[in-house]
Amino acid sequence: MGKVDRGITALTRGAKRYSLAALARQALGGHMGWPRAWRDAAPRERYQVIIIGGGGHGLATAYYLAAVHGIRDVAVLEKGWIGGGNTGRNTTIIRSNYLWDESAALYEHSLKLWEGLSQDLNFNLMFSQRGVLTLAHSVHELKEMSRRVNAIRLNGIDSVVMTPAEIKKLVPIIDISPNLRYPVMGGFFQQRGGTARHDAVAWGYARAADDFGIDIIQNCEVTAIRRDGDRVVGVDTSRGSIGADKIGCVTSGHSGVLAAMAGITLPIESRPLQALVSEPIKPVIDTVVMSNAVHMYISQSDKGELVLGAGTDAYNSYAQRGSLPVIEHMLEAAVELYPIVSRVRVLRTWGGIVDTCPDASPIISKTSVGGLYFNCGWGTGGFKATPGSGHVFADLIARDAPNAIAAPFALDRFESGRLIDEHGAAGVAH
Ligand code: FAD
Ligand code: PYC
Repeated sequence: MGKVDRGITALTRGAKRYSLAALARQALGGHMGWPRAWRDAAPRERYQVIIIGGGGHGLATAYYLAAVHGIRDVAVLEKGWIGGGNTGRNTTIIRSNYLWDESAALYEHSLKLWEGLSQDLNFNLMFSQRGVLTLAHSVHELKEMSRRVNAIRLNGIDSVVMTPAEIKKLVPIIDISPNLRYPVMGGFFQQRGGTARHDAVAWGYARAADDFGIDIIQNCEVTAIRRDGDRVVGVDTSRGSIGADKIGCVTSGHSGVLAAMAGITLPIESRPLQALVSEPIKPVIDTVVMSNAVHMYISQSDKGELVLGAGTDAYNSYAQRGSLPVIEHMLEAAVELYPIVSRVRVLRTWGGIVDTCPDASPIISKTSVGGLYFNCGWGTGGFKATPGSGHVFADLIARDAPNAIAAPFALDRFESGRLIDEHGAAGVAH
């Protein structure tokens, strides 16, 4: 049994269970006796490990620190509410069809964890392997896709090229007529890809981490990272100073801000990325379709909303909202490719701040400051990596050394030039 399996068994033993009678009593009694899923912890004076950022990646890291490495003296500090950053703002596409070996290893590790995660956490994450299709709109794109599919399959990951006719069968609402502005020339499909309920991921990890005694502290903004010489010793927060031997920063779009607090610079730019949902309608599409060339993608949530995503705004910003031109461009493309979209109303639009590295790959790394680690740079595509990222980052923090999956994503790649250029696979080009 591997370390992760042992942790998971321990968690399942400790998980809260309810009898049917107790469930019925709660349902009829307005849930008045329903226990909190995690404690409302107050900060202690010090911890062995502090994780800054209560998104999916930070919470997963805390969970695996306890489940795999037995490190329970851990606090997760979140400036707002857990999952309120990109974790709760993303469009939940999960896949592992990346080009380079290093990325394939990382994202496939994650996908394998997703496949058992609801059971491991004893929490329904609504993980649905409904498949992810990426369209080609030019001969060049189609040829490039065929090469990509070969590379993906050589890494043992499922991927097939599809013809327009096969795509029409899979996605009846798509227009494949050849005179479109964005004609559908083909695509590639990963059946094991799909979606999950984003905030359930945060809640599931939070509850499981709390079961191990980890403190999840919301409304606690880190305002300074304290150093003694070349080592971290703690943080200042809106709820006082807290000491720590080790600090993991998992703050996505604000990673540059946190790095500056420790006196280091990261090769990261932060930009808004937008998405929207329609009013709920009956089921019309049961897979995920992405179209990188036109920066639009579509799926349907279990509530019936069409989930539509766009590309990043063209400017750097920390504001969690975007601009109308990006949405207009995306909706124009959506209506052309899926004419029924012209008949539905937009229910809600929003933006998140994505943190992007020059090679469109993440940073999972030690830093020049002892005891300080960064996990960031996931850009537009980190939701799918949540379990794998947390798992390898916990390993890095526990052992102070990267394992084989994490090592290529260290900061030193920006000095050595061993970049992992995933612009083509990043889904939403960034
Ligand atoms: P977050 O969830 O953002 O968590 C970071 C946390 O740090 C935040 O909660 C924030 O409040 C907290 N924080 C920041 N500063 C401080 C501080 N000083 N003190 C304390 N806490 C702090 N990825 C996919 O794989 N598939 C998709 O379909 C997809 N779609 C996307 C669509 C949109 C519109 C957006 C915005 C992103 C999308 N992504 C997608 C990307 C994905 O959402 C992110 O890569 C991923 O969620 C990052 O998770 P995280 O836990 O690192 O960050
Ligand atoms: O990384 O697959 C992805 C993605 C899709 C939409 C946003 N990111």
